[in-house]
Amino acid sequence: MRLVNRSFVCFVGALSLGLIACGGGDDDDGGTIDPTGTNNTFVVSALNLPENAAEAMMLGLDIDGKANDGVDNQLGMVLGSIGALAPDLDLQASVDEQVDQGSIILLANLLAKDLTNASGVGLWVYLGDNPTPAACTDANDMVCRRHLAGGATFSIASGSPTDAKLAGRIVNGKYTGGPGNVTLQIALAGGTPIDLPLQRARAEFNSVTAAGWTSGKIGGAISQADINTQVVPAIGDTVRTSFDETCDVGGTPPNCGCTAGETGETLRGLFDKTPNDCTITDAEVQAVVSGFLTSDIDLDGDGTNDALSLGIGVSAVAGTYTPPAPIL
Ligand SMILES: [Ca+2]
Ligand SMILES: [Ca+2]
Ligand SMILES: [Ca+2]
Repeated sequence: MRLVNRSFVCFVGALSLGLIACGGGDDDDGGTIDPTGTNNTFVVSALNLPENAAEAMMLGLDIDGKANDGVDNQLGMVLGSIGALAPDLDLQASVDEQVDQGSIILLANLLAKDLTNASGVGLWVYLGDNPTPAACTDANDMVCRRHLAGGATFSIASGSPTDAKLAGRIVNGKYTGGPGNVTLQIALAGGTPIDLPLQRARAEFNSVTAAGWTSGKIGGAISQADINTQVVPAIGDTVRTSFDETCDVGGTPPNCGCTAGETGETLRGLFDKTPNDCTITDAEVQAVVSGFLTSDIDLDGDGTNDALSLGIGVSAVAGTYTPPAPIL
């Protein structure tokens, strides 16, 4: 049991060490967008991971629309269990730090005729760059967030998707959008960000004004194929880098030259099994993490679940940038 818990923590820790979201993909039946609206530009000021089962429910959305099934947030439930299993692994603090310091900058644009009541509202999400003012005063700034005060300007990061949108509506200040496709981008510790497409994505933002919103959520389904081809190799890279720091890769089993009590020794015990050869393969990583990632969504409707649902909290403040011409 201890082994299970530790590998579970390892997986989620790796996954969540930098969660950023960005756009990418098409919409489907989320309605049409009225191009006569005006741009209302925002920057995400907080991303909230579920920290327990109740929050996973609160931050989840009904992704599959199945009768009597309600909110879907399978991966959120996994994230929400971390607090109980590993109180010293504060995933939320890690995400907060990246938002505060501007290493995660997410821009949102609501194309709408009105922010109180409107149909045909389009939501685009971009990756941001070049905050003015800069996020932190200097290296001694422990608060930062200077770019999240409501008056900052940004540019759209090169490589940011520009075609991700959710069509929706605003009723009494509440934006509801989707389904559509939005890509979450996750940056593993020290690794390149990987794209994680959310299918059937939905978003809800409460009490939207030109100044932003303080309560909202976004969610969707991550296909098992994307988990296998995007997430597992990235976790593998992170694990291998860490393993290499205190063990001899390709060394002599069973110890592999691992320094006692260091992370590498733990990773060896978790992952280097088949074969036990002092190297950790993607297949060995897959064997461990797949036990925690049980699909709960049937994207292709063949009766077998093939994707994991995820919902997280998102709030935003006003931020100035020039959105690209909307791709409707
Ligand atoms: Ca559901
Ligand atoms: Ca091995
Ligand atoms: Ca299926």
